[in-house]
Amino acid sequence: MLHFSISLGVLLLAWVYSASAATADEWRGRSIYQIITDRYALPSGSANTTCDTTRQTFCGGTWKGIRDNLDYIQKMGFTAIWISPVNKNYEGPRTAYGDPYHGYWVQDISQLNSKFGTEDDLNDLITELHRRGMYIMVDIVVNHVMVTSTTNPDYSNCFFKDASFYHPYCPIVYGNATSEEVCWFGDEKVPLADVNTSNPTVIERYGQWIEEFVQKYKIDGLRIDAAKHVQKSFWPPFCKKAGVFCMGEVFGGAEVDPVAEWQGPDALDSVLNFPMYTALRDAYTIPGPANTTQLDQVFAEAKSKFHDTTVLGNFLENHDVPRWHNLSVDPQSLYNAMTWNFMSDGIPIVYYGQEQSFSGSGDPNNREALWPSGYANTTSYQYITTLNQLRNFLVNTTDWAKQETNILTSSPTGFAILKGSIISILTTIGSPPQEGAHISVKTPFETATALTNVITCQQWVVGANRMIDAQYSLGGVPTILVPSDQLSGSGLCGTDLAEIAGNGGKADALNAAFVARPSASVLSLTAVLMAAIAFAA
Ligand code: ABC
Ligand code: CA
Repeated sequence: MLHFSISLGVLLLAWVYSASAATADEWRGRSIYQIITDRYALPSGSANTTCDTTRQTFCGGTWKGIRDNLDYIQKMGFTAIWISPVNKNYEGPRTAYGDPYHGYWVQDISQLNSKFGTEDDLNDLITELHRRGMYIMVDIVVNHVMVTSTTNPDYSNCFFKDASFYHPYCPIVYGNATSEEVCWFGDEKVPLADVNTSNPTVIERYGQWIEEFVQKYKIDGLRIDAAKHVQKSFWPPFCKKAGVFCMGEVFGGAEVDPVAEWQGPDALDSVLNFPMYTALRDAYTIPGPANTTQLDQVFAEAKSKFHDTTVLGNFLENHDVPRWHNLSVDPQSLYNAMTWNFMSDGIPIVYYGQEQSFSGSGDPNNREALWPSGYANTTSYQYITTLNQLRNFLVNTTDWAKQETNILTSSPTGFAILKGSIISILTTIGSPPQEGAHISVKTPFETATALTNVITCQQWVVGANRMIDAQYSLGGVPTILVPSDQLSGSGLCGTDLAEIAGNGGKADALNAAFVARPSASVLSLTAVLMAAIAFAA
């Protein structure tokens, strides 16, 4: 009996440890659902309200709301969530930009934001995530604090209360690295005072704080707000103290260098993949610039310049950029681009509401409440479920997540990419059928190898000279080809679901990730558009 409880104790300890100190290596195989806490879910029992995004004020979502609605996320196959900053914000009168419903107007990181719930509520959410084998990523803001004046700022409610802990006011001049680092983010209407992150006392107190904060709430990873606005050398010791995966927000465009320099041993574990976002947007949105050349370039540059592309945060939407469907009317443009993010290097991140085809423009219209959607089981929801199901299967049974992606074919019509033994053929043409449009791909497989397109469950056979050919006479749908003999255990296309043993706390998430797809016709709406399958043999 004693022996039993000791081993149980050791097991529990091992589990608690593994669930509360996740490294880049452990995050690589995860997929993340990004949540604006105020907008994801109302706590159960509260009256259903409407949420007018233009008012820029609280709509009522809480940590408890998230906890009560985790099934929706887990059944879509996600194995982690990223939530809004949890620390205490400005609580004064309404500003020209409304109230801090987004959580980024932090004042005191030593306290929690009572607008999102109690300490118990946050603990309950994280405990429940870990019970399901899921990770929590918390957004943190250390670059600045919110004040009401640039000339006479009052720091009495802030973590650092003395003006000597801040840089003197100057407005940021973008493109000038020093200015981006030491000047104030925000503007005269909502000034965000720049913390002097070179001050040794600041460095020490931030270090102590993050160490305690991560341990106290058993946080698995951090999303670091405005990372490029803090000197690079601040991050390695800070993230070492945190002891968990650090993904920084380095807002950029298609240029790889200015973003890539923020990943690596002298900077952060990971950054959000703004260059790939920009390249996918410019290649796939309809109507859009149809710039496939830029995507080729960004892909090649990313490979040579990023420290590790396999842990970058891949996204097509977030709370700062317009929703995909604000830029692109065609649902197939989203499915093709999204497949790129899931089936190439990096950690896929889906911004809440993307699965409901929300279409808000930039901030604040891209922060819609999710509850009016009724959390419906949409075509996009099902498509994401399939992507997660396949990716989770590959991650859990092979070293797929570490394998390097290569482009097999690129043309204005689209791309074929290969990661491990999975070929994704991703067209830019959109829904309308195009007679004669096709993508021919030289595969690494022998002639006559059987492949399964996991989107339609149709069988393909590799033709002469190892070639396959995707044809779009019925419209531009994505194709994901898996060697048929490797599908067994995935639960996809009629195969059995493997029992995953010995995964400790991970088991629940795996099971959910492996929830069988409701039917083979995953894209019921688009089934009629399914591309003709070429049997080149
Ligand atoms: C408020 C109001 C808005 C109003 C705005 C002026 O003020 O709510 O309605 O329009 C939070 C809130 C916001 C709020 C701000 C300021 O605080 O969420 O609603 O806006 O009060 C992070 C977060 C973001 C958060 C903060 C601040 C930072 O994700 O949600 O905002 O804690 C910069 C920062 C980046 C920041 C982003 C919003 O702004 O670097 O950290 N995001 C250029 C610059 C970038 C810049 C970007 C957007 O513009 O280089 O540094 O990001 O302003 C490419 C170029 C890029 C270029 C892009 C636009 O184009 O290569 O360099 O980026 O081609
Ligand atoms: Ca700064």
